[in-house]
Amino acid sequence: MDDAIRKKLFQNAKVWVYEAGDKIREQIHQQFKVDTKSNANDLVTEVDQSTEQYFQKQIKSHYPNHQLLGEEGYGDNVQSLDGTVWIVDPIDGTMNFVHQKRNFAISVGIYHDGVGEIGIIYNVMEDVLYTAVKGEGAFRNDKKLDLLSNEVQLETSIIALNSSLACENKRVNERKIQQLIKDSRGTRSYGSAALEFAFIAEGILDGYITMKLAPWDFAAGYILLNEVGGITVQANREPVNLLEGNTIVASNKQISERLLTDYIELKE
Ligand code: 2AM
Ligand code: CA
Repeated sequence: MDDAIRKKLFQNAKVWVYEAGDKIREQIHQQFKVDTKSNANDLVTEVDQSTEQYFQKQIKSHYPNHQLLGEEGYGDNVQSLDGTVWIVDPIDGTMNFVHQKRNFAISVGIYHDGVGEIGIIYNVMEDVLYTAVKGEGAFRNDKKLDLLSNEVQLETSIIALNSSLACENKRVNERKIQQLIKDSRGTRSYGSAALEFAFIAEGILDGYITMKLAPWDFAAGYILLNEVGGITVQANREPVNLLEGNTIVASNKQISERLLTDYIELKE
C-alpha cells in the first residue's frame, strides 16, 4: 500500500474510532437493549450494533471499494482478503460492557491484500488508544512501545487465559493448561481479546492462550503485536487465518515456543 494512502487511512480510522468511543460513552449509562446470540452468555447490545453501523457508514462513504468484516453483520460477506479489508469489532468484551461498564475495546484492523497495515485498539472507558502502522512500530497513546524482550522466562511470566481452556471437552488438553497455571507466575483473564493483545504489546502481560477467537477479536491485536516483535499463531502452529475461527497463542518469541511445546496439546 502506498505510504500516503496508508497515512490518510490511519488518520481517518483514528478519528472514527475516537468518535465511536464518544458515542459509546454517551450511551453507556442509558438503558440499552441486550440480546443473546449463539448462547445465553453470548451477548449483543444495541450499542454494539449502532457502533458497527457507524463504521459501516464511514467506511462505505469514504472508501466504497473497501470491504468490511464486522462482528454484528452490517459489513460484507467477506470471502477473501483481496483488496482492502477492514476487520472491525465495535465492542470487544461485550460481557464486560454490559456487566462492568468498563474493560472493553473497539478493535479495528485494516488489511491490504492479506497484509496487516493498521491496527487500532481503543480502551474506551480508560481513554487509552493503542495503534500500530506496519513498519512504524506500536504506540500506547503517544508513547512508542518497546520491542518485546525475549529474556523473560515462563516461570516469571503472567499469561492470560480464556477460562474455558481449563474446562474439559475442549480442543486442548486441559491438564496441560492446569500445569501452565502452576508453572507460570500467574494467570489472568480480562474478557477482551483485543485488550489482552494490547497488554502483551505493552509488556504488562507475557502471553495469551485462547479458544476459538473470531477474526474481529484479534485482527488489530495481531498487527499491534507484530510491530513489537511478538508472535501470534494458531495452537497447531499454523499461521492465523483471518477468515475463520482460530485457537490462538500470542506472546514474545521465546514464551511462544515454550507454550506451544510444553503446554499445548491438541485433542483430536
Ligand atoms: P466479544 O466480546 O466481542 O464477543 C472473551 O474471552 C473474548 O472472547 C472477547 O474478546 C470476546 O469477544 C471473545 N468471544 C466471546 N465469545 C466468543 C465466541 N463465541 N466466538 C469468538 N470469540 C468470542
Ligand atoms: Ca464484539
